[in-house]
Order: sequence, then structure tokens, then C-alpha cells
Amino acid sequence: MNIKSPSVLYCAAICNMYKMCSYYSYNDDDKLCLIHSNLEEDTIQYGLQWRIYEPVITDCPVHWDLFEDNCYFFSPHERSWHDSKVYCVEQQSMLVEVKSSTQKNFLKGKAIEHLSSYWIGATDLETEGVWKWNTSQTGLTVTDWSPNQPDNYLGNQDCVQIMKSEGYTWDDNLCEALRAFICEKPIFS
Ligand SMILES: [Ca+2]
Ligand SMILES: [Ca+2]
Repeated sequence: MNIKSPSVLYCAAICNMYKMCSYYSYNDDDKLCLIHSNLEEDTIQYGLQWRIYEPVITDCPVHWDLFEDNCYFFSPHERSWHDSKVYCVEQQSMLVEVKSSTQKNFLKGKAIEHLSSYWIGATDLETEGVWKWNTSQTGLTVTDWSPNQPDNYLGNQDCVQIMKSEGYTWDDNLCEALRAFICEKPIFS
């Protein structure tokens, strides 16, 4: 069975989903992925374009949580929004970007579990009132604003936090405020 796959990493992800997968091969020219239960199988294609890979056990780093193919780090320490972003980049990750309601609920659940407010990756630093995910530079399709937020209080709130005191909904806050923060990176990276 040839599976269309945009990258060898995606092929690895497919292998990871099948218990029977003990090897996978990838054809980078045609962007095709093959899953094998063993190496003797006659489905293995030894054409020049094919390379065979052994699956690696994939898991999140220590202290990171797995949710739907992404790893999340809930910081135990507090930083400004900018310093939080720098910390995430240093860990080959980004300040979390919320793209689905299941992900939003996962993050909220973790914040409740840790009893903490957290910076997330949304800002209106570029244009007041226009909220964007900072790393991907995309607009917000999923939000969880607190009532009467965002309010740009005192004309100086450009960074978004999950706010403990408002039932872990979202609030725009002063970017220099010290908060815990959430980093995100794909499990295959
Ligand atoms: Ca603002
Ligand atoms: Ca606010």
C-alpha cells in the first residue's frame, strides 16, 4: 500500500500509528510512504528513489506533555511575554498557538490543574486591536476571551494570558508582566 505523504516525517508519523509497523520506506521523488510489518515482506520496493527507515520511538521531552501530535511545556517559572517567547525558541519551540477548541480545552484543563495563569502566543503589538499568533503570523480563529476582554486597559495591553482569576479564560495584559507560559512543538521535529 503506497500512501501519499508530504515528507518522511509524516511517513514516520503514519508508521507510529500502526502497531504492526516495524519498518517504513519513503520515496522522496514521488512523495510516497510504505509501511512494512517486517523486512522480508515482498512489498518492499528497492528502487533507487526508496529509502528504508527504522521507526524511532517518539515521545515528548521530559517535563513536556503530549497532546494530539504536539508537545507542551507548562513553565514552572514566570517571565515577561517576550522573555517567555525567547525561552520557547531556545527549546526549539514556540509560545503556544491555539488552533482548535480541543486544544483550547486541553490547555485550560492543564492551567486549572496547575492553578496558574499562562502567557500564550497571541499579541496585537503590530496593530492595536488586530490579534495575531506571533510565530505563524495568522489570525485568531479560536478564542476564549473573558467577558469585557480584550480591553487594552490603560492603553497598554498587547499580550494574551490565560487568566486564573477569570476562570482560566483569556485576557490581554501588559506584556512586561511576569507570568508562567506555555511552549509548543510538534512531536516530530
Ligand atoms: Ca492592545
Ligand atoms: Ca485586559
